[in-house]
Amino acid sequence: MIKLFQYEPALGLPNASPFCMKLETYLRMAQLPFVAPLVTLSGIGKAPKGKLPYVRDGSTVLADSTLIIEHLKTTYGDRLDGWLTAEQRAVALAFQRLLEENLYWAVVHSRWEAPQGWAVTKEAFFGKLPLPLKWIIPVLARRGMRQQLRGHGMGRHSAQEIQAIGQCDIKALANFLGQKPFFMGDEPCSLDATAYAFLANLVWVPVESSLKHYAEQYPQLEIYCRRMRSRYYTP
Ligand SMILES: N[C@@H](CCC(=O)N[C@@H](CS)C(=O)NCC(=O)O)C(=O)O
Repeated sequence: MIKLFQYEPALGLPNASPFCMKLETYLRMAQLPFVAPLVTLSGIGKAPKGKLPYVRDGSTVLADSTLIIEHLKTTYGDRLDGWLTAEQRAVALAFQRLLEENLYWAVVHSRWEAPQGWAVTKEAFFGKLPLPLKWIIPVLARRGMRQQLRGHGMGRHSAQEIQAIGQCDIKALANFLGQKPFFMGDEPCSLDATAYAFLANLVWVPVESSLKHYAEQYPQLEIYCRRMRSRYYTP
């Protein structure tokens, strides 16, 4: 049985980490049975690359949601993407990278840097810690996220510039999705695991960022999230 190590549910979502939610969504979409033992903050130390999610599949331990999905496709068959043409695969990969490597960092900024977002993040992720950890860990975690934001480059921009960058991504996603039921057409594919996880982490969290409000101008994004939730997360 596949063991998925991810954060506990937060911010009203199955996972406040879009990468964890992406992998869980992929497993659900591909109908691969899994168990998901909860990982506490201290348990992240066991993650092979210091980040979640990671999986144990038999004797194999693997980190990184994309590398894990590649492993799952190789081991259990490519259950979602077989129908895509080479051109569609190229477009899907480009949107996946847009979500994971660019828009993600704008969302990180809205949660960890912007004052309202940080108040929500701090309470959701660290609110249950005992004192004095409740005072110390959030400060250290925020410092670490700020370093990552600067290392990526997004954190070197002003808040206004980051909003503009994120808005371009959201507009591209909304225009490409249009009125289609799924990102690549009438059928879902693995890009939808990423798109759902990242969009739900934008439009359904109580972080009132300008990115979230911008996304609300495109109702198809929220309708899409509801479609994915009812198809894959309804018992
Ligand atoms: N490329 C990785 C990214 C995973 C990632 O960034 N996970 C974040 C949560 S969204 C994390 O665990 N961060 C902990 C840290 O940076 O200390 C993947 O696809 O799994």
